[in-house]
Amino acid sequence: AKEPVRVLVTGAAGQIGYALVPMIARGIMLGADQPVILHMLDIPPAAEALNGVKMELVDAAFPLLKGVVATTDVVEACTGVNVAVMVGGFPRKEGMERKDVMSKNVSIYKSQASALELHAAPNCKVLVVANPANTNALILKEFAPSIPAKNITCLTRLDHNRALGQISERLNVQVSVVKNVIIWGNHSSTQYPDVHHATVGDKPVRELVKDDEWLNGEFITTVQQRGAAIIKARKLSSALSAASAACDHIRDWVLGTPEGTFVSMGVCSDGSYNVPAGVIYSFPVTCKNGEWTIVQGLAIDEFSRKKLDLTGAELVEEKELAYSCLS
Ligand code: NAX
Repeated sequence: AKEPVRVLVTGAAGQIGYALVPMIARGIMLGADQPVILHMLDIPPAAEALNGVKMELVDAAFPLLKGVVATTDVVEACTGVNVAVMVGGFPRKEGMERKDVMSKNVSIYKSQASALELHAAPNCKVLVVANPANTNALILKEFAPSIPAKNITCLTRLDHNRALGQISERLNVQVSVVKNVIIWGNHSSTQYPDVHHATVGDKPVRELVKDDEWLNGEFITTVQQRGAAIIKARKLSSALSAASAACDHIRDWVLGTPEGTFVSMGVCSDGSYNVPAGVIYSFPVTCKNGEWTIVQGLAIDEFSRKKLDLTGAELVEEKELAYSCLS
């Protein structure tokens, strides 16, 4: 039998955490033959609720779940983890300035970076979900310099999956036959959902949709604004779809992407596609042997170029804002 993999979920008493931990314990993230030990971290005001989640995990009697650590101690939570899914963070509350939210999250991600660096298993893979996801991941990378930069990523797979969903609805085809959409840039409303290279079967999506006005307009804004639409409908932000996307992200990263398929991941930019280097930017990637590689050589037209640049500029600005919170 395989050795258990230790998976950390921070913010585990929250909404996404509640949807995510049973998926991990059922093998959806790492495979149906992979035992797991869950490490769940939250803050002291949520300790009782966190313990309730632990009780439910016990009650669910998951065969793959070999242990649960539920704690408010960051060091205990990070010790020996092979995968870290960072969902905990400080939410934006009404009337709060962007800088205030940034400042709270910068300090959380700075201290959690140090704990991971000192106590996680070597080669730990990190996925940041909490917003501002790209910039939280950047701070984590900067303050955990001994963790390889390629091990630190952020979630844009939810946006990617939303784009697949919109194309599937529009063409009235199964979502499983739609592939190779791309989310470029920031997990924010400047993200660019791009279908120039997307296909259904062996046909380009653009040829099938035959409506550039929709693809260049409403499709993009629907994906960009989907989070807000869910909040309006549910009075709560996306949780099951976010949890599912986090599982997709880690599964593809660890187990590999299918031949000919790429997915979107927020990764440290090396300047590919003339994107600013050093920020955490969402790119199309393929994964093999536990490593992602940015898909190279895709044609970028003038329309796309502007959108790649706009979201890149926002990430540079967020980086500056984050640094101004540090000093
Ligand atoms: P919740 O407020 O339900 O849960 C967050 C949890 O984090 C709470 O239990 C809180 O106590 C905990 N927490 C706060 N500070 C912490 C710290 N320092 N260490 C550990 N835990 C801490 O939010 P939820 O709906 O679960 O969303 C979590 C995060 O995901 C938010 O930042 C949200 O904006 C972000 N999202 C990101 C998405 C993405 O695609 N990247 C999509 C969904 C989601 O909006």
